Amino acid sequence: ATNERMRVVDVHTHMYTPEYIKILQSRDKIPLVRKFEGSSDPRLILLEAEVQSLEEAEKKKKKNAGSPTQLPGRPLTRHFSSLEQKLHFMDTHGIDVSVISLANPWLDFVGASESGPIARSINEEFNGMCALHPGRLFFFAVLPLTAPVPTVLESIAHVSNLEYCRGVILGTSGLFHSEDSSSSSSGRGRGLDDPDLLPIFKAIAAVKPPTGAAAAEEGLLVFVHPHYGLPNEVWGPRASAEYGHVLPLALGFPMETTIAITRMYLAGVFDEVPDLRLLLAHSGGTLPFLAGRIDSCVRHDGFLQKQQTQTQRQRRKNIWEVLKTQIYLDAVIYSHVGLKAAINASNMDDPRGRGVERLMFGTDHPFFPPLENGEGNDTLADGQWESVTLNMDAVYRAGLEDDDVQRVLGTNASRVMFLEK
Ligand code: 5CU
Repeated sequence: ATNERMRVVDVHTHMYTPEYIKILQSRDKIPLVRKFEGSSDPRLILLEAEVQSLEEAEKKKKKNAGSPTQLPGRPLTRHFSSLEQKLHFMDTHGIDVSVISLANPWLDFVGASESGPIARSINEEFNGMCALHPGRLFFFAVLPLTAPVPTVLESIAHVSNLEYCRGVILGTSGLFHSEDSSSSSSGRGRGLDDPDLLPIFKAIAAVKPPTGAAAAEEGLLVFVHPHYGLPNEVWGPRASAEYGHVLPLALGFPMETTIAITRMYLAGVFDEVPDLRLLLAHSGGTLPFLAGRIDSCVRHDGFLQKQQTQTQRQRRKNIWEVLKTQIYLDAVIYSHVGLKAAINASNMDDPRGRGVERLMFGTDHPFFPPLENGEGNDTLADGQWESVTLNMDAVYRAGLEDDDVQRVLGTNASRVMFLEK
């Protein structure tokens, strides 16, 4: 197959709006943006695993001791916030349509009273950007999860009326309860299995499709994306100084997603909200590979079985059924080996299954830019990105018929999110 006639939709592509970057610049805890000697771009520091190098660089800066040995985080290039750059990237890689989303950690760190208005203005900013390029850009909205539930519901109502909104992006934290903040050192929410999220999931699943769309399914698609990974101790004492971001990004992110979705599954969220549809980042973390084990552990857990009522047991879908009916996976896995597992995850019990109809191409732009001497730079980032080529090649090497290649590259996303505007 060649991609000459293929229509390509990128469902995993992020931006930080100028307003959001200003917030990051004003902060003294992660996530934040800081300037350091030795880097022409300011640094974007997002992850817990980057705190040690941030502290060392800050110490050096205070002592006026020159450039830090290890620059913390990643360069905040114009790729993170420039719409022009997003379109340039799309054109360079033959991407026809992008469904853009705010990158992690969204509004997880914003105070309860501010997050509602900030979500509103960021979502309007995204809608405005999409309106400048009708048909080429759509977006996943951000929700103010640190605010009380009624504010989150208002936000869902607001974004469901924005012309270019096609879903919402959610981290794995879930709602942040004010009564938790003093006891929880991480300040994180209670996760996606929090019963208080049910009205929110129900509201998301009930949003009507855009007028005129030939919709098979209602509801906004929920793009679930990781940020927190696993606790730093898991990576061992050498990680921060020697292994860069590899462990948190390659392993922490996918495990976080896998755990979050398994918790939702165990809590019965998919039974309770059967119309809820999720798009999981990074091909579902390790969910396609581990679904059999999850299923077996559920079948063999006496405690779980005793604890559930007869009705809950009867109603519970097995994890394969959930994968086949309520979960879509992005194709951001960088290898045809993982991609085939992602396709097979929803072919279970049916060798002619249509798992290939549940996968959607993505790039993760502006993360994973090409590097030169260990650093990204704007000039290099203007060209072809190897991270994109790897994801594109994975689709072509998965042994699919041309029609199915086209499905993964664009048709699935267009069908599910009504992108034919
Ligand atoms: O490089 C990274 O840290 C990231 C990140 O934070 N978010 C993401 O989507 N991809 C890579």
